[in-house]
Amino acid sequence: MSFENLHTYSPAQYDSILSVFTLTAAVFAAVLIYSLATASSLSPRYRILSVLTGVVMVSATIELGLLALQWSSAFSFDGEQYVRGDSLFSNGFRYMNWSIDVPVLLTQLLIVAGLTGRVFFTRWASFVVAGLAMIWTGYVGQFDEVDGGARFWAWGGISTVFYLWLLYVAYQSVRDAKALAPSSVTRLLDVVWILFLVSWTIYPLGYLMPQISNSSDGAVIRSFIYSFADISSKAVYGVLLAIIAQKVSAADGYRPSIESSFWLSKDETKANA
Ligand code: RET
Repeated sequence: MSFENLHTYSPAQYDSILSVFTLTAAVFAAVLIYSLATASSLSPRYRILSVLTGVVMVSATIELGLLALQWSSAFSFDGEQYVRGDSLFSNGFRYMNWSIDVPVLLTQLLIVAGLTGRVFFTRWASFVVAGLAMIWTGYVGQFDEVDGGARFWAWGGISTVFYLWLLYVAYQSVRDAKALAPSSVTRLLDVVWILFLVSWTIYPLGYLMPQISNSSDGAVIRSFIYSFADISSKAVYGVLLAIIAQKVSAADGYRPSIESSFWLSKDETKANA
């Protein structure tokens, strides 16, 4: 059971959680439109990136929408505070959403890195195996988050081993990307790496939250950190990868990328015109 169910919430706490769910769903819906509408500014080689961002956004919008509905049906107002009703709130949905989004986000990294053929396939296979193993072992562990005993820590530990493997493969891929990319995007690739490292590493903090603060404030903080991590690792990341892909498309001489971009520097535009 998720530890959110153990507590009662003031109207402010209850509303903050509901608002952050709906805000996050709205951000994803917005990025969905943005991504599909700007797909034609990427050369055909990179256009699949926009589609994949669309896939992530649809699944994440649905997930956050469902979490919001579940939150509002799990608690009801007793005149003073929000107390638990007949149904439970569960973070399990998140793990199911990650099962779709994590492999897709990692595939996007390989596409932007410009990898192809065998290398692409071996990296991709490592990502999918490590990503799903990380999520599903964590899923098993979170069922014990309330008692926080040996099983919680053991599954969390196993999950972390898969996470470290995944990070290593991601690091290799960013390094390869920098070697292959035009110089106009090497700094942005460093930003991708930092964004990736920070936003992904926030998720385990959400896992640990019941042990850090088993309280209604802890539940509010958990919803905030998950949303911050979600918006950074899916939405900001998706937009950033599309900017990089547009710059690379422009450097390759793809005209629609050059003509439609307001963030290409003058030099980039002139060099390619
Ligand atoms: C778990 C369990 C505890 C240990 C670790 C975890 C890592 C989770 C991560 C999730 C990333 C999710 C993303 C979702 C985007 O849609 C499973 C919480 C290390 C890194 C990026």
